[in-house]
Amino acid sequence: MAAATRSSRLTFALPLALALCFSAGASRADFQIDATLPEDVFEAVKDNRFFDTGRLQRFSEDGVRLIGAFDGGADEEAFVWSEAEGVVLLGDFFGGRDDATPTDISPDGATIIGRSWSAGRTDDAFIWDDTNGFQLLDSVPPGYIKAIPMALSDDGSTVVGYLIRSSGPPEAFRWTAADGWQPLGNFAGTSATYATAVSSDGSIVVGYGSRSPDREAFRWTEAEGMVALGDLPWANFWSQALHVSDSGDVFGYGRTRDDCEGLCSSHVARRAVRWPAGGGIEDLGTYSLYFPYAEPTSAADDGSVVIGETRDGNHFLWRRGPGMEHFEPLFSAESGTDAAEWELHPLQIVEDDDDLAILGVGKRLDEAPVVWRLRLETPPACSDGLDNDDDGLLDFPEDPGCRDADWPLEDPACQDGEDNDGDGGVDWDGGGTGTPDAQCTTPWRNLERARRCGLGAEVALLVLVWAGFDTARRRKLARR
Ligand SMILES: [Ca+2]
Ligand SMILES: [Ca+2]
Ligand SMILES: [Ca+2]
Ligand SMILES: [Ca+2]
Repeated sequence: MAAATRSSRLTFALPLALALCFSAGASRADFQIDATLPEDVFEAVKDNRFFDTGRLQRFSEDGVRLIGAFDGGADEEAFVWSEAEGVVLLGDFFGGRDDATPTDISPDGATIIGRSWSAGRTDDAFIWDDTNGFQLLDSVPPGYIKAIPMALSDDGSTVVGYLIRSSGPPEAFRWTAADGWQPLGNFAGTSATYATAVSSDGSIVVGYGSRSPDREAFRWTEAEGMVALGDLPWANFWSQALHVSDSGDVFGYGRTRDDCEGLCSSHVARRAVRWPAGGGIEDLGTYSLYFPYAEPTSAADDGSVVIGETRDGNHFLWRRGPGMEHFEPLFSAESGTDAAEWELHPLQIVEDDDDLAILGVGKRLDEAPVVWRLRLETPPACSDGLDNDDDGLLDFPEDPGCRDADWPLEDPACQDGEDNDGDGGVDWDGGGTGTPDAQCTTPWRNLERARRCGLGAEVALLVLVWAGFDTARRRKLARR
């Protein structure tokens, strides 16, 4: 028995040692089921049908609470669900056939905002929490008759949405407990404006303005007011901002004309876009020439990941660096199931330790609906879309420190501008001014001195593993 154990340790140890020395790649993502979901909750949250935005049916950041609304036919009831508490109905202002729809939930799940309305009455913005229950957010200012709240900042300080006037077009607003309502006006010939999202600290508001027949995305800050963000090249404007990262990158969609690189007849395409904080517009592309529709549903706070829908019922995943990809094949690969067997609803990007994860609800074949989570591995430095070492060169193949796209460093020892081993030689190229280091046979080598990692390291590891095993064996024998 002992001999068999020893043999299995040896066969395991050698590949492990080699892997440690040569840095084998890891899997890209990690799939798990977080909870089973009641069928009626799944039915209520799978369909984002209330507003033309991606901010409904959200999880708290920890994935514990999920908001949605039951459509009872005569009325609509807002709820929050968690596995521990089940369904908690949020209520409404008047009971009976009044409706309530939640629109956002704080990262800790403690606060929910939304709208409550009934026939013959105006909408009221509500705020709900465990302690105070269902409350009016605030009375609307003079000249307005109702407020539609769309998003709550992560710090809980700021609500954004739009105000409806007694006469005249809707107007985007920002609301804080300290300063009350702040109508945000309009821009560049727009009549109506709508705020759809807000940064974590409440300082950046995004949305869109309309001027018949067009629509254009905006970014608002106290310093600059509303700034029009533009659209992809085409005759008319139809862009909408849906998410804003804390750095000011805005995500949404724009409209352009697409000919599928000559493979289809020209048609109008709705494309997911990024408006970088520094200006301009970036088409996030498409994973297939034939899906001319991609609309973001959620973006990471740091702007590095976006998920969204495509018109064929599939989804896209965009990551800074790797770019646009088809989500379903990734889901299939990581879940070990066929995404085609799922009714799959990715809802949200959340933080997951040092990585990011996609949270969604779904139902596979006749199984019970579940809450699923796909943790995304942070991309290696050589394919993360960032100039990690500030040398003006980005990722593989641009940065010479990158051996390939999976390489973990842009500034290995032989490309970091320093004489790491004090032998007078710097890097593979002399670091621009000095003498090259003789041991830097490639720029991506992470050692300026002679390599000691080789068979020696594996042998050392084997000895350690063997020693550990041998000690355990001797302890076991001693106990007899
Ligand atoms: Ca990089
Ligand atoms: Ca670089
Ligand atoms: Ca160096
Ligand atoms: Ca050196």
